[in-house]
Amino acid sequence: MSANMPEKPLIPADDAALAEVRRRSRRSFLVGGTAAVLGLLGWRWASTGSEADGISRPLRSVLDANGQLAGEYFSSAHLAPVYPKSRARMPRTNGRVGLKTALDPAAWRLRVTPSAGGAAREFTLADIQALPRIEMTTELKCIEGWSTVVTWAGARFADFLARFPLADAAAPFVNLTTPDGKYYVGLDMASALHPQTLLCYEMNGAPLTPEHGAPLRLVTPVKYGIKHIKRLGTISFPPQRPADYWADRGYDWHSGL
Ligand SMILES: Nc1nc2c(c(=O)[nH]1)N[C@H]1C(S)=C(S)[C@@H](COP(=O)(O)O)O[C@H]1N2
Ligand SMILES: [Mo]
Repeated sequence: MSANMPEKPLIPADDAALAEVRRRSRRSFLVGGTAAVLGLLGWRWASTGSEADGISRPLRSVLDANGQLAGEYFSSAHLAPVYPKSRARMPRTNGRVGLKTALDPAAWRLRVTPSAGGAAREFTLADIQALPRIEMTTELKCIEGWSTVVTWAGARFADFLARFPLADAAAPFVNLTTPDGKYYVGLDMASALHPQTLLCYEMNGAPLTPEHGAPLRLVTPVKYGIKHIKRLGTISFPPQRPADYWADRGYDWHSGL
């Protein structure tokens, strides 16, 4: 399967919402929204409000509102740019939360709890590799300000859920954690089903190394690197928006690009 770009988005775009977003540029929308909300609240409240995550409450509300807009703007019609394979490089290793103990790749399993409840199902790497293999060359963008073009290979999360119907059609969220639970990522279902969201087992033509998340990591180039959880261990489908390691530390929960 050659699919740098999917032939057709898997999820039909919400035409009304997209038309609305296209009418105004995203930037002016967010900047205008921030100014308007701050204007309404008044700067006094903004600067004296109580703090949540070290960010004053009114500013926190604005960040959350922007995150909401980013979530609405986001859809499968919005694809991250793809690059020629010749541009691909190895990125630096960034972030080791949840990777600090040794892992036996042969004993590793992906444990998925169905949204309907019941026992977790376990998958081997071979189970994931049996799904259609997708290769894409996209940019890994770290929120700290660097980025690297990488050729990734793996299975679409959408293909995984199509093959193993573990999530209810209406399941709103996906929660992904390392085997030890120390790093955890939350996604809305639309982002998880995006055609460029992969359960990834290869970088630049070689199996993942331990520091880059062996044996399986998430890649979702419409989001910042913080969402690309390495050493994926468990997946569940909570009814409420799941916690997220970096959102708990003050970053936007969506972290969309
Ligand atoms: N388990 C785990 N996954 C993680 C992190 C981490 O600390 N632990 N850091 C994230 C961040 S901030 C980035 S930018 C990318 C970096 O991926 P790389 O190390 O393959 O370059 O991994 C993400 N996935
Ligand atoms: Mo990052």
